[in-house]
Amino acid sequence: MSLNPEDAVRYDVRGDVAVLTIDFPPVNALGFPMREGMVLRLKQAQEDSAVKAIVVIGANDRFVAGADIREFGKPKQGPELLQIQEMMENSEKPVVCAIDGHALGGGLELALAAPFRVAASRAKIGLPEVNLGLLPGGGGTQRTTRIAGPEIALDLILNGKHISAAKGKELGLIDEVTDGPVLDAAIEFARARATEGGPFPKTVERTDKVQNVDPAIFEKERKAGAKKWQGMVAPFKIVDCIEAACTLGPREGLQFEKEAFKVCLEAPSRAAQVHLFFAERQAAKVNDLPADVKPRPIKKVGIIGAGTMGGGIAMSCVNVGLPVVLLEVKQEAIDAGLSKVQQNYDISVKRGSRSQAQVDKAMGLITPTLDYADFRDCDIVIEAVFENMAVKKEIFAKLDEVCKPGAILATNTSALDIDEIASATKRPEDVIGTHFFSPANVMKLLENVRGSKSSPETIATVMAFGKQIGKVPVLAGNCEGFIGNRMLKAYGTESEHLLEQGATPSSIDNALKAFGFPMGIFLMRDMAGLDVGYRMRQGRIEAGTLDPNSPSYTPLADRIVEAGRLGQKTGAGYYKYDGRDATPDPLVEDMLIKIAQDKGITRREISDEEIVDRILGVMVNEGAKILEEGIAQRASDIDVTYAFGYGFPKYRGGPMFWAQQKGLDKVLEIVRTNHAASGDRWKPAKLLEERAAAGQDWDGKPVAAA
Ligand code: 3H9
Repeated sequence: MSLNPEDAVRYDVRGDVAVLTIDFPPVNALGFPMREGMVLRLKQAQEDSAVKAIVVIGANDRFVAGADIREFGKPKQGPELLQIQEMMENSEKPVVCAIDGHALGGGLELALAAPFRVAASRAKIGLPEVNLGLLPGGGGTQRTTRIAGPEIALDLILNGKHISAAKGKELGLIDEVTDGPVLDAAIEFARARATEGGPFPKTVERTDKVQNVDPAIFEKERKAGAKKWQGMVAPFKIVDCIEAACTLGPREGLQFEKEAFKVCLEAPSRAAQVHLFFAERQAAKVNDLPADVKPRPIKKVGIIGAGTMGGGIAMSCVNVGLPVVLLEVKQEAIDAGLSKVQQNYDISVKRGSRSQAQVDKAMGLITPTLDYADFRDCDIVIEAVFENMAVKKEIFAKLDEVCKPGAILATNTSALDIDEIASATKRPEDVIGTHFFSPANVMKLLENVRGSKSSPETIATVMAFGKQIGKVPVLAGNCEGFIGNRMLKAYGTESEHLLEQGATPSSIDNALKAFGFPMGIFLMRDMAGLDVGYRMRQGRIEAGTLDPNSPSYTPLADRIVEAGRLGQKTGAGYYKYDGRDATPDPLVEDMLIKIAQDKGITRREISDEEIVDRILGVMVNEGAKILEEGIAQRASDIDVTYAFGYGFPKYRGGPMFWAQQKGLDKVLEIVRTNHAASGDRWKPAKLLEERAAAGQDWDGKPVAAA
């Protein structure tokens, strides 16, 4: 990375136009050397008598990705963005920003302060700060509103949308779009403006779109967002700032935004969301791969099973143009699967998120088959049938016969042993787990599970494949439940004990909802159906691997199913239902009272705080064991797993980050208290004890410096 301001922004002159090239890898963010370089070079261009106009461009076909996120929370250094913006805004020589690649956040704000913007047609622009728990703090809320009007500004900024250059031009944010080299077009544009002469436009002083704005639009937005934004700071502040752009003068508006930005910057949700931003990128990296290992190209995908999961995986692939061979055992099953996929696409056409032509193209990429031989030229085959080891082994033996050498043989199991599945083949090095989450065409997480014999190439390939199909890949080791479901099991077990001790399904679900989960565990179970879990437990009881008479066995789920309540689909489960509307059922509480009596438990009032502490505490303790055993590569991978696969509120950063913010010593206290009261399921993880004792974070850094 270039740290020298002269290198971070280069200067050269093309005829009578100065070209300032921002070259600050990896993404030309507004870091300290770049800001200092911009001040230096703008001054140089002003003083250069041979120069009549100035073009600002980014190196490596990208403009500027926004503020340097690595600087947040650190002491301020060097000039502020505002100084650069004022220099461009007040320049007597026209300044044109030449945008290619991305102009995001502070990058777009930099460009909006210049009098003119020319963009390549492939460029994307946007103000995605909300995804980091922030608002555009470099004049973005004010200038976007003044250029495009408050409704457009609300939509763009609250949703953090990336829009095309053409859309930007339609909204007035871009002056010219070119299919050719953006630098040439910007130089020509700048020369023409210099010939016309100034004064040049100051976007912040425009008033046409902010006059007579109905204040009701802001109230409507706040009302609509109130539930969705629970626990967040930035979205509310964004609405305030856009309203301020319509009610205050330009300088007062900028000041209002600056103060609101500061509030967001200091909020714990900002730290959590920035943590997740880096965690997501980190999760894609595999620590122990030799440097020369390259992923194999994936150009064709095979999928076994056209059920909900297989169909969703197929959609994820064809959505990015990857052809899919979809196999079922019977024609009726393949017809039903394809018809479900078509239905899903029809909904997206109705909603306007996809065009009919896109859907036709996607459907055209799926080749249905009943014959395994059709997998012969697939680069990866993903098995997505029900969880039965014997069936899976039979499938993998067949794949071993028909697939080409080097094809990845992947299983979508959510719990079964990858090594045992791999043992059915003569090429265990090509076998790996690719655990998708339902609905697979929507959910971002891809938990890749390495077997003990999965080769480095196989691992690299499924990690790259995850990115190729737009997922967030995380690598897990092979154990029961891997990362996500192993922790979910601890969460479920603790919830069941809380029920016996005095909580109710709704008190637990409501406490978790108030914490920020979209849904609590019992509503989730009712939605999924209770019969599958029941059958699995009965199977284990019959096999002698589960003892229903043990004091740790929590029988409520069995009692509910045995009363004919299979969840939402039968109108009753942990709750009773009117359609999809759930209400607590006194019958379930009666069952709990009876179970507690039988077990000699005195039920008591359990507070929301205790519910959250115990559920998160037990998950974090399990997470620490997962780390200790090397099942997860890093604590932040666990956070990514939970934020992208299990609905953990992103503004809280994930369970491990939550623990760090609470203090690992405090979490250990919760673990120890419950260990004393409840025994082994709360046995403290060694890693948690070590980190808490040493005053370190999960990565072993001192807490103060974390
Ligand atoms: C802001 O602007 C606030 C202002 O309003 C306030 C002004 C006063 N800073 O994603 P990639 C790193 S808030 C530092 O894999 P891609 C990233 O960690 C900001 N580093 O590449 C990774 O590092 P590593 C608003 C950053 O090509 C490497 O770059 N802006 C930043 O798939 C490559 O990243 C945003 O929210 C940054 N701003 O996608 C935009 N951005 O190699 C955030 C990235 O060590 N960025 N890195 O893992 C993005 O959306 C994508 O990175 C981008 C490129 C689309 C630009």
